[in-house]
Amino acid sequence: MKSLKGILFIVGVLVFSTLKIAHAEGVLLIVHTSQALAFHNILRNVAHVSVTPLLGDEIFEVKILSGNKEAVIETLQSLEGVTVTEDLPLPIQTQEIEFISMDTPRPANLWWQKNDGSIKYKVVKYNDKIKKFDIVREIQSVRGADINLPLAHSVERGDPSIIVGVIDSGLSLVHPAFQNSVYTNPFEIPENGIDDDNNGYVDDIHGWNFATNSPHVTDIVGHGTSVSGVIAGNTKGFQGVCPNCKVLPVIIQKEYTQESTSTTSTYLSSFLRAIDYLSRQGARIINMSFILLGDKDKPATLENPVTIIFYAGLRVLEKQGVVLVAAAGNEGQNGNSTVYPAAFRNTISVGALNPLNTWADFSNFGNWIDIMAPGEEIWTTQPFGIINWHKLLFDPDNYVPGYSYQDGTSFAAPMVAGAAGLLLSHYPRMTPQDVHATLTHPSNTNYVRSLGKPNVRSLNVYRALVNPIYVSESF
Ligand SMILES: [Ca+2]
Ligand SMILES: [Ca+2]
Repeated sequence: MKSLKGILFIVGVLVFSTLKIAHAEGVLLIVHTSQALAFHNILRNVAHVSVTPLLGDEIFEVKILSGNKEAVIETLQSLEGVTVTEDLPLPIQTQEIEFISMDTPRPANLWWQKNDGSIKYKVVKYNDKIKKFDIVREIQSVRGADINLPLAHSVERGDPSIIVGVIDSGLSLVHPAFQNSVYTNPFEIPENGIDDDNNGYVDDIHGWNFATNSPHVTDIVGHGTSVSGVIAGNTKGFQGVCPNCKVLPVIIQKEYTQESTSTTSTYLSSFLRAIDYLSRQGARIINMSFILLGDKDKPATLENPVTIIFYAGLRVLEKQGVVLVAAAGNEGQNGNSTVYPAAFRNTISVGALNPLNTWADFSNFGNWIDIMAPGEEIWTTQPFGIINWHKLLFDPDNYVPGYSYQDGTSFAAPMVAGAAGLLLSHYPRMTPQDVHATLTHPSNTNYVRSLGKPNVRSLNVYRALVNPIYVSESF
């Protein structure tokens, strides 16, 4: 069911003007300690360092001002319960995105919200000879392959106090669907060059760009806007899962900004700062439609200290009561292979369902996936409604926001994030564990044709909303 025309894949890295990167100076280490430990006193004998808390009381940034880096690392590694890594690049990957132009004559189809079985599902194959997609066959979609959203909205449409943090490519701030659903910092005066709310971020009105250390979160790629629309889009003709919730965009990847000077994706410290920011601004849910790639020397496994500290960061957030949702990834990988952050125990990992009520062929699958949600042909918001893509990328103000179909687990995860938003709106005292249990409980979810793959059930927002399950100790 790929589009036949007007497809544009954006994979490249955008490199633009100059911006001094503060990161280059001095060696930065990121240290996680599972127990309160005055390690900086111990380091005093080894080197001249400065220690700054980065996240909670467990993760610190250690800057080596003078002294031997190896000696510092060795000393830290010798301490029990301590993990240390240099502040390395953190290669992460969102999925390439399918743009379908607005003049493509296709009616909006919100099968993912409610599927009456009337839509035809086109199976297409790329024909290399004519450089087009051929329709191989058409199949009727399956009634009930949806998230049962309209009925859920008769119970709950979200509370504006519920904020969903979106770590992605930013947001189209001019899109009508977000005029009422983008988080606005009430204590910050825009564009006055002053950090009015004294949170460490100057003029952070609608989120923060941790790649450039600036308040510019305008989406020049599209991915973040499409993800955010699924969560909380709210305008005539298009409602996301939790239309009265707020989305709070943060950017951590330099590829997603015009101010990039580096091909380096992001740093571990940027991610940790971003989740700390989201939590401090009051996000109750964080959506992560990306996967950790690791690098060729060190894959993103649980042996890699970068992965370990990434996980430790998410654990801090979980303890603060933040619901973590992650896309399962689009490699179509089978079985045992795990991808992070989806495969971490404390994230709700989301695989992609298609309108035939079975696994989308690109979706990773495995027993580590908690739930499925629609992820193929997802009609949602996007920043670009006109066609001069090349020009648009260099001139993000010159566009008309619109809608398009998107494929990927990237768009399944935000359905679960939005559902978590409805739950927390309706049951404000739910813990992340309660939300996880409620959304994934067999009686609250839909049967999926598993076709030999692990039999994971799919999101049914209405069922979850009317059947809360509490697994945590009460407050
Ligand atoms: Ca501020
Ligand atoms: Ca200000």
